[in-house]
Amino acid sequence: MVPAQNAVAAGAEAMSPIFSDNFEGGDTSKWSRTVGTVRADPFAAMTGSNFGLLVIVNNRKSRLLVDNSPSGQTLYKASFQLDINKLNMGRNNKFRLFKGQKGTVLQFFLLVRKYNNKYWIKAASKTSSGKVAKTKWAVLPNSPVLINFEWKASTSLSSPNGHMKLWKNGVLTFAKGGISNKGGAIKSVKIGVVNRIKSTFNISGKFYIDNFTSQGDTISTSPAKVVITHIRYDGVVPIKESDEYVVIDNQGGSSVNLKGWRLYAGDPGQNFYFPSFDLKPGQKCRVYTNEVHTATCGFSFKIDKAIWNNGGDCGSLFNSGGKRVSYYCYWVGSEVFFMDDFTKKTK
Ligand SMILES: [Ca+2]
Ligand SMILES: [Ca+2]
Ligand SMILES: [Ca+2]
Repeated sequence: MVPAQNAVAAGAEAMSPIFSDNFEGGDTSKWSRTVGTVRADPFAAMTGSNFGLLVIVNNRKSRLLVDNSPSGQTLYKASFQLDINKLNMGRNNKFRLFKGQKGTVLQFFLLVRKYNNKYWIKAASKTSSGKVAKTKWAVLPNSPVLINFEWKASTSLSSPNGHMKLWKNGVLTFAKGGISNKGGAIKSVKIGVVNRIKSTFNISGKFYIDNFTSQGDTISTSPAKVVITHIRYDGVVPIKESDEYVVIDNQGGSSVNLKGWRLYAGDPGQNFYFPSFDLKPGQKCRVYTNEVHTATCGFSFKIDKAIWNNGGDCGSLFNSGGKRVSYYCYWVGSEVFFMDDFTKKTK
């Protein structure tokens, strides 16, 4: 029986593309940073393509590409082709080929070694106790190989359900579960020779990488989308209707500061200029005609008369750039409301 802490959850989890480069652009400009002797080169091209990544090892320094686009992935998967067979390595010499970090904190790495005249690869993950969990060594074929690597952070310290999986040419080679790495998340990855080579090792020559792709579980959040969703045009307060109000709602996935935004009640002088205020995703605020209610953000036109015509009127919301982002009209007789983009919506 497999101990529970070593089990890896079965089933595919939903993932979204993060970054890819097949190097066919002939350079490394898609990457966040290029360090040392790495470049797109025809000699490194794989599977009938024109360019791949050439890594030239001529001293102990690290040489690598950096991708800073993962936005804190607790599940991260990378895929790339590797041809390491032209690299000279002494017996049992090793180097780190790939690593993932959260800020400057190492989360995982792939290690390559030469042993018994063959090249080998293994995966490693930092754990919450400061130790490193590793898979066994997997022997690499003496031809280009497709590597897939998946890393998952654990959901808590008491449930060590983080894992690593390593595939060679599409075949799952190692799956190591039982990893407690709570708090881990991937914000940047490096590929190439990602650390300085140990002084006792003799490693020189070149190797090739192509068709890098990555996926993660954290989809980048949608931008803020602030719209007028309701106008309470008929106040209870007689004549002045100070209790009229407009509801604005952030229906997007990000916060937005409303400083410089303007709500217009359809007639000259009927403007409300928003103060600095972070409207969070899903948050609704009211803008009263002449009352202040802090529970609903406390916004008020401070106009001493009714501004929303009971027969029909239009509200417009402008962002800080002066662009109208929401338009809401009502005609009471027809009970038809005109919403954003002038689409009709029956009340
Ligand atoms: Ca290519
Ligand atoms: Ca008005
Ligand atoms: Ca009114």
